[in-house]
Amino acid sequence: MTKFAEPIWGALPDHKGQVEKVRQAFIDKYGEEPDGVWSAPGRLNLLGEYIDFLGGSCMPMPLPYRTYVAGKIRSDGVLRASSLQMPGDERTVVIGEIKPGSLKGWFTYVAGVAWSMNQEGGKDIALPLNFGADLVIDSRVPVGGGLSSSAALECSTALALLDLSCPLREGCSTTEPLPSNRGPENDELRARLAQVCIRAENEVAGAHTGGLDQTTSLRSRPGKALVIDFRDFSLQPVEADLKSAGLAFLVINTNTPHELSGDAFAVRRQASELCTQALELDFLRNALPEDLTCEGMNERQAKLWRLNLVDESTTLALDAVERQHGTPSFPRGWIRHVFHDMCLVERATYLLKNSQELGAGAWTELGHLFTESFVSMRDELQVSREEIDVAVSTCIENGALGARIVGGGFGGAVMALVNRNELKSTAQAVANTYAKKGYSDPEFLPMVAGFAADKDL
Ligand code: GAF
Repeated sequence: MTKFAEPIWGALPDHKGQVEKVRQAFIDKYGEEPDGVWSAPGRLNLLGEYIDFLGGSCMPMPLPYRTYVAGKIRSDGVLRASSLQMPGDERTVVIGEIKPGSLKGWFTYVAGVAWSMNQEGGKDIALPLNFGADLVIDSRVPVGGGLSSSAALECSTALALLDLSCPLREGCSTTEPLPSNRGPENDELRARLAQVCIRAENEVAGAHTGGLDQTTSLRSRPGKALVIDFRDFSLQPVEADLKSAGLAFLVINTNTPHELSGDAFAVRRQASELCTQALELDFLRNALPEDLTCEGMNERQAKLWRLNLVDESTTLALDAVERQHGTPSFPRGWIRHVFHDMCLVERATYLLKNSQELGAGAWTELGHLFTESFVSMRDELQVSREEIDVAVSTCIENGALGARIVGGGFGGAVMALVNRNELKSTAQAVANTYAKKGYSDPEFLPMVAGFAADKDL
């Protein structure tokens, strides 16, 4: 007999309510108003995994789920922070004494940003001497869900520290728009701030991740997906008008652990970087032709062309490694995956940009690209797990156009492209299957595109 399970739906956060909540939490803790509240989103990566650090293009979308930081300036060089998700775990550090390796847990991401701002920020980002801050943090980004909760924490902290330090910073005017101002004129500053956050994550938190999450969190355009070319971090916003197409994203937090600061992520990154070096390239992306859109080809032709190209490029890369270092000690599939995903993102960009002319076929093919990417992550890159595989296959068996794991893998979130009117029934099917198999309950997260990090108050 089929076991029936009520799907657990998360609620879309009420942004204003969240800002007020963290402001009030700050007042409750410190007995005074914060100087401001800042927030930054997590991201749903539609396509392109493990390729940001290789100069590939990725296609993320900002989530409506954000991390909120209420803060007040101090002038004694001390950084003090607490999080509503970590009651009783208040942390304090002297900013000038922060060192990689000296911190533990969630606070690494907060203090790491302060450290990194001082390492490479330049005058308009480095924190003034004696600058300190009190922070209260509240996050609505599911932690460990592959939805970039770390970047949301880093980026909201970075904006908060940047604005809070303005009164102590030479040439910074608190009457002009603050440094965090979200106009396109500030994109260059935000791009630098993203680099600061990436460095904090790599060097202080010890997670050897690329720049996908921080770039999305700081530089997204409201309501849009982004295509980011990681050779130069240039971006183009793209419209993913699912609603007009009668479609929606079903986002499932499988509540299985996803952790990137261990070795599994780093060894895959190192393997592909070894190929880049062996081919004497700046970016592994440059081993492929410049144009990967397969414009004018139908789905079948594009797929055949892609698979051929991926095989040839993988052979070239592994032969180059072999000549220099002997037989590669990593699986061929790790490299096949990265070439494959590089191709998929550029085909998907072409489909989205031309969805009007291409009609329903564009969406059908997009769904197939999602699933192709998933199969590659499962079989080639080997970063899936049973619960993820089951969520993906259940979505597809129940009519989804495509489904895939999101982010670095090993656990976390799954997304599916589904007909709008089948959103609930697909969620029900996944909840039932999980209950039958005795897995932890999944959570279904309503999805609309969010907006970049911002000052909210
Ligand atoms: C994580 C990393 F932080 C990103 O840089 C990216 O590599 C992603 O995994 C995989 O695509 O989110």
